[in-house]
Amino acid sequence: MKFLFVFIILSFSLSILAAEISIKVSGMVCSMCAQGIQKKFAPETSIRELRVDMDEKLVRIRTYEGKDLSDGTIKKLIQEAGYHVASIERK
Ligand SMILES: [Cu+2]
Repeated sequence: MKFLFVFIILSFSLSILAAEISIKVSGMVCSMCAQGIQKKFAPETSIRELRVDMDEKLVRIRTYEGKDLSDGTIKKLIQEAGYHVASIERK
């Protein structure tokens, strides 16, 4: 019973946090690639901030509090933009 209570509190506090997602993308080489990816993610209303780090080949996304973007959605959008997801890291 106590465990369940702690679990509920924990899931609640996690759900109000914003997600910070770092996506390693292969195939990205120039600023046109970055623009294409930004355009592809633009309709996603859960995204507060999206930055493309071309040196690191990373797309960094910060969502709004309580919002998330699933790995499946991320992979789909990156692929539709013409690139490939190498890895996804969340914190
Ligand atoms: Cu390019």
